[in-house]
Parts: sequence; structure tokens; C-alpha cells
Amino acid sequence: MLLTMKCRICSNKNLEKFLSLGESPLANNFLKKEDLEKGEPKFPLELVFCSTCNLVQLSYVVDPELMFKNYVYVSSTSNTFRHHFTKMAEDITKDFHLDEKSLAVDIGSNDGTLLKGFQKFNIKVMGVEPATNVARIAEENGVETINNFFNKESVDKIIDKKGKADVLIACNVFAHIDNIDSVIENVKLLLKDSGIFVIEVQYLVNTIEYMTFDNIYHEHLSYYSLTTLKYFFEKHDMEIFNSIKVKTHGGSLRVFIQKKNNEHKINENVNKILDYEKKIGINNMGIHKGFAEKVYSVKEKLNSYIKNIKKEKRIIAGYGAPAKSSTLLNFCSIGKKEIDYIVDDNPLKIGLYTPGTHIPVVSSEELEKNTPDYILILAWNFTHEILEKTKKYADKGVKFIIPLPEPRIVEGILNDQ
Ligand code: JHZ
Repeated sequence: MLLTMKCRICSNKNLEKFLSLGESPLANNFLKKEDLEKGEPKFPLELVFCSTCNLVQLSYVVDPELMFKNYVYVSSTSNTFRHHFTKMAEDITKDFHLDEKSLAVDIGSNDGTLLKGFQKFNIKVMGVEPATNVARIAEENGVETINNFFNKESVDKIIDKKGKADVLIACNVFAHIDNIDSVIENVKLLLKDSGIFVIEVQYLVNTIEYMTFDNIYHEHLSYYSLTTLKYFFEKHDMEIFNSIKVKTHGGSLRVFIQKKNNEHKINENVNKILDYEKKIGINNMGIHKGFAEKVYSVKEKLNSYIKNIKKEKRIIAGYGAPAKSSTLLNFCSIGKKEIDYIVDDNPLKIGLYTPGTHIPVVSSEELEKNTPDYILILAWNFTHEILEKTKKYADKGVKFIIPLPEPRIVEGILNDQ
């Protein structure tokens, strides 16, 4: 565990702390029954702001080997995500005229869901995934995968085997990397001069506006705005030529980057987004302090809902055991006294217990056997998909608690679907 002494993007040493979510266990560190009494490492979870490049970042960095070598998250569990990645591969293939000669490389390729989408168009692919168990699943799915972090060794191996990349993608990994400067040097090595680098990151503006503070956990070291990304890529002689907003994880940015002075014209989206960020004051400590205050009020409201429900001796189950549920549950001190069990459809999580709060994670059959009065939707980014799946319980009178942006109770399928 290292104390981040300076900003990872611009080296500024005067970082200002604005939010503390206390000491928290590692969000994906689900426990086996026999390990429940052993004690888990906990690390501070607090955010600091850099007024030079505007990056919001964690003050503590946990060793990535502890977090990513054996991983329980797989991209393919939700239909929403499978569809998102399939469509992303299709859009990139069409927009950038990829063909059988093109090579697409995915950094943090997980179980190969995104690369499968490129394979449909006969595009050559290569995944890079540090988690051994997940890389194996990708290989079994027919997606060639290097089981390593994205470093010089992986890059040399890819160039050796397949040549340089036309498209390099990193979805939900950019926020996870501490030494981001060295990663970009490797990106530049692997990318053809005419190639494009595409990243998806959870968008700081959405985190603030939709109060998705549970996305703050040790895996996510950095919380990006386009303003910070522009600063960062310019420092590395690269340029952002387009950016679009996508709905994943409560709001993310897909950002398209090229080596400086390459063929793609800068799309007007880039300035529109940058202007909006300036307008709301993303470069100003005020917006971050305001966010922090709201975080504490969401905690209070959620706790009071749960307290009232438990006073009436009602049963609450959770739906979805995402990494972010660890932040929500630990920060709000919601544990096994409040939640009887959490349903998750990912077989890697079933049979385990949530980090810190030790709530059993079970399959959806439990809903049939032990039907609750309330379901707390912890994977709120899939609210629609989960409400569809649990419709028969809603019909029996089960109610649903949606925790964010502000806790509310609903009775089933939402009108805004
Ligand atoms: P989901 C992951 O975070 C991990 P998480 C990672 N660290 C990261 O950076 C972010 O993504 C961006 C379950 N579920 O995707 C599956 C069902 O069981 O929001 C998952 O456990 N049934 C890489 O973990 C969880 O919910 C369902 O029908 O916060 C969702 O996790 C659906 C829809 C979901 O990511």
C-alpha cells in the first residue's frame, strides 16, 4: 500500500482531499466460507482533487497483484453488457473500415466478450488479461489471450506474433492503472501510425451528476473528465479526435485517440464536452465538495429506509453482487443483519460471501425458496434487466429499493424503460 504523493497525470504534489468513505476491503475480494473468520485487509478509500490537471484520484494505491490476479468479474454475465460490446465491435469495424487484415487488441480483455464481436467480421484479435482464471475462459471461448498485464513483454509478444495493431481498445481499465505513463508508451509501440486507440472510462461528470459514488473502490484509482484526458494525451503527443457518451456503469465516455497529426479530423463532440465540463466547474474544488456532501445524505436516506423496513421485520435480499456493492454496503454499514442474501447470476460468485459485510451470494433459485419482501438492486446499472427478470416476484408484491442517485422504492417495471 503506497500513499500517492503526487498526481499520477501531472505530478502536482498539492492534492486536496474532499471525500472519505472510510476503510474498505477490496471490492472483488469475495470470501469462501472457511475464510470468513480470518480477517480481511482493509484500505482507506478517499478521494483527492488535483487543481492542475483536474484529475480526481484515490489517495492510496493497493498492489494490483492483490486485486487482479484471480478475478471473479466476467463481462458476459449481463445481456446488456454482451450487447454493448458486440455493438461496439460492430461500430468500430464499420466506422474505421476494418477487414480480415486488421488486428484488434483488447487490454484487460476479460472473458473475450468484446473481441468475439470483432471475430464475427473475421478481424484478427488478441486479448491481454492479467487474471489467469478469466484468461482461461477467454481461451476456451476461442479468443487468443496473453495472460499478463499490458507491459512491454506483452507488447513484444503481440508484435512478434501478429504485427502492430490497427485498433487498440481499453474498456474499464484506464481508471485501474497506476503507472499510466508507461502504459501509454506501450500503446504507442503497439499501435500502427494510422491506428486508433479507443478507451471507455466511467465519466466523472456522470459520477457526480448521478451520484454513482459506489463506483469508488480500490480498483478505480482515477476518475476522469475529458479535460484531464486531453491534458494527458497531449503530454504523450497523442490527440483525442472524438468522444461519445455511453450508458455503461452509470455513464461512461468512449474516447477515440490517434497519434498526433494523424488522419482523423477532430469531431465537434470533443469541444462540446469540454465546454460543458468548464461550465459546470469540473476544474473547481466546489463541485467535488458538493458531491461529497450529497454522498453522506444518500447514506442517511438509505439507512433510514432499511431501518424502517427491518423494524417491520421484513426480509430484504440484494440483486447483483457487483464490485460497487462492496462500497455501498461497507460505507453504509449494511450487513447480514439487514440483507439475508444477495442473488448473482455469475457462477464464479455464487457460494461466496461479500467482502467486509459477509452476506452470502446465492443463485436466483433462492428467490423462489425464500421470497423476500424487498429486493435491493445493487447492480442498479442493470435495473431494467433485473426488474424484467424478477417480474414474477413484483407481481406477488415484492418491492424494489433502487439506491442511487437517491434511494427510492418502486413496485416493479419502471415507466421510463
Ligand atoms: P457490473 C466491474 O464492476 C468490475 P462491477 C471492474 N472493476 C470495473 O472496473 C467495472 O466493472 C467497470 C450481476 N448481474 O457489471 C453480475 C446478475 O447477477 O455492474 C455482476 O456480478 N444478473 C472491471 O462489478 C453484477 O450484477 C443480471 O441479470 O460493479 C454487475 O456488475 C445482471 C444484469 C447482473 O460491474
